[in-house]
Amino acid sequence: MKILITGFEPFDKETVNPSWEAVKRLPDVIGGCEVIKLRIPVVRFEALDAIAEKIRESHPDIVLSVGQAGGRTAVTPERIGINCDDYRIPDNAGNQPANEKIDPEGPDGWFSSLPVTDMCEAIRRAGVPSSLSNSAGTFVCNHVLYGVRNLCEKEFPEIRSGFIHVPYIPEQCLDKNAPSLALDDIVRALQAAVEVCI
Ligand code: PCA
Repeated sequence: MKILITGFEPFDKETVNPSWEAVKRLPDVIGGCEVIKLRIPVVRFEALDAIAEKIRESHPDIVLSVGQAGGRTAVTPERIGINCDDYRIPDNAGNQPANEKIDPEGPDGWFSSLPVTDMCEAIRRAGVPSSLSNSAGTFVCNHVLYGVRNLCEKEFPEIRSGFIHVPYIPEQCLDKNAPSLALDDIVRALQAAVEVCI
């Protein structure tokens, strides 16, 4: 069994992105499952293209994407991705779509096909705060959650996929009044979530 786990490059004037920092620290095997790690750009369409290319190359059973949600206090599996790109800030290539569809032919939303409530429970059992999120926003993370599911429904129906948002890490919050979670805790949370998925 193989799981592809993606994390993002930094964006919005940050120098790190806790999603990639945590993903790259995960073990290469979790519960007998091979872990393939991929760093993806915070760029409309390019993020999804990178994942699609890796899916075609490595044929994973599960695709789990991870992103930063600055301001959140817990590790939050996402329930649903919506067919909407409405960017509050430009992405790393300067794209800033307003109220556009991700796939003009696609459905309004795709639910994560990962066991999101079990993932929350597993993360809490690992001693890390977690709650289920009902909105991944309308920026690149939602684009990836919706887009990967949309791709898999069409081309790879056997692949399950979903998304987890993680808080800032402390080094990002030295100059802002915002909550953060230690990187080790985020890594432990992701590992617990992966275990329950496999
Ligand atoms: N978070 C952004 C995009 C990249 C990331 O790490 C988001 O929540 O959409």
